Amino acid sequence: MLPTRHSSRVRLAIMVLGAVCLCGAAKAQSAYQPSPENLTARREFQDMKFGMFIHWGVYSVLGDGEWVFHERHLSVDQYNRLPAFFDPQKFDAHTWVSLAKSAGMKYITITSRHHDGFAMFDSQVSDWNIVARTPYKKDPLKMLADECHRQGIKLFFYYSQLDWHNPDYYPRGSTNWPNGRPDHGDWNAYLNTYMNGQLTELLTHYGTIGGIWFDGMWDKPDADWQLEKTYALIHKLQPAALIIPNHHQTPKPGEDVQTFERDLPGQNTAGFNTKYVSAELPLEMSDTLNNSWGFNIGDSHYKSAAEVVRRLVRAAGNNSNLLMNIGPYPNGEIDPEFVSRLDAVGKWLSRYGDSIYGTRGGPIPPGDWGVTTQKADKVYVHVLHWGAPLLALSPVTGKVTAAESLNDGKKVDVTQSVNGLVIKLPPATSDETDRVIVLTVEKTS
Ligand code: JFZ
Repeated sequence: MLPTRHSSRVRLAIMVLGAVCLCGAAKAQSAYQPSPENLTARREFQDMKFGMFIHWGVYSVLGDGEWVFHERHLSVDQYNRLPAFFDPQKFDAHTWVSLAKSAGMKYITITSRHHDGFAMFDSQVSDWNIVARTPYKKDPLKMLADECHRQGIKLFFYYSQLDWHNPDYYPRGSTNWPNGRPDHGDWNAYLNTYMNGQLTELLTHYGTIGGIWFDGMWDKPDADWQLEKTYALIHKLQPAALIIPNHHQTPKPGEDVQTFERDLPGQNTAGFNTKYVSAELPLEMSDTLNNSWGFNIGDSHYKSAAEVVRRLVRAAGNNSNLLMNIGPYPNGEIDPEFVSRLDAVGKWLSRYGDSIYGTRGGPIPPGDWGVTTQKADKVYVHVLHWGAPLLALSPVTGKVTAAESLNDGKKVDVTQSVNGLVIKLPPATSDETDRVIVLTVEKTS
């Protein structure tokens, strides 16, 4: 029948296309040979599991998110008035880094500049920066970098490739609005002098950094971003620095981590993530503690600490890190609603951290019931959503020689057969967000 023949042909075409895409991605990655220190940094990145994302800039003054320049269609001249109001006298690097630490976070990723192009660091490339334009006159990223080094927290810099302010960001992209910039500009100068110049500053003035988290390429998907040049520059300046692009596409040569925005790897509820999940690169997902990235005075949709824990657990079970965002106040303080939640997550991690840090996604596929993580001879069964006393799971390789509850160390009954595992779950306690059962699995080599 015609319709069937037709659809099978379509199916074949899709399969061929898919295969070409996958080969393309694999080939593209194989053309880049990460250095040994880069490979070590990737493993360490995966071990860290939990990071703090910080969106902070002159936009924070208006308390209306980091897109306010665009949302209100302000002109460049109008937006230029904003830095004069940014004076974060209450900013204290020690307080921020200590908060990340007590939340159990192992790294911080902070906006060094967002789409407004405003450098939150001391930049010689342009005076559109915090030292030159604000009454504060200091470089908070330097203070943060020094404090991170002191406290053993890795620091990554978010860097927007999209720029709503620089005239050389031309031709402009999909988020363009008439804001007073001229209708000409030098794209090569934007990339090579401005962007690569600032990246050089970020990679040379702040000691060892974790890497660069890129965002905004999606504004001009067809432009020649000369990525290989920028990526090579970063890897030359700091070979271990990881390049983490939020471009929502299959990884390209030179990239070290695949990151997903507000979605678990492979999911696309946000509508802009790719379903392709790298089997080779470390994975990360970013999310917000309320519904905003930059400080938003009208957003009180805070996730509970339990919800944050569950997202972290689901990320880990999907072999991914979680990068959880907060948007500090323009005065440098962090909203107590964020602080109390992060402290509570830290409390949970101080008890259950073994089942998260240093793990990889476990041998049992994630499901609505929960996920598994693994480390050495342990498989951690995280029961997130299961009301019945018995939990049946698919088989694992190797003999389960012991099983206990991570909460109280009590022995748990597990029966193992060719069909899989049946775990007799301890009853959930009222304050428990995740019942973690630790299985010891004898390797069969
Ligand atoms: C981007 C930024 O625009 C946002 O402000 C924030 O920094 C976040 C972490 O990253 O968010 C995006 C990126 C891409 C799209 C939408 C939001 N997109 O392609 O539609």
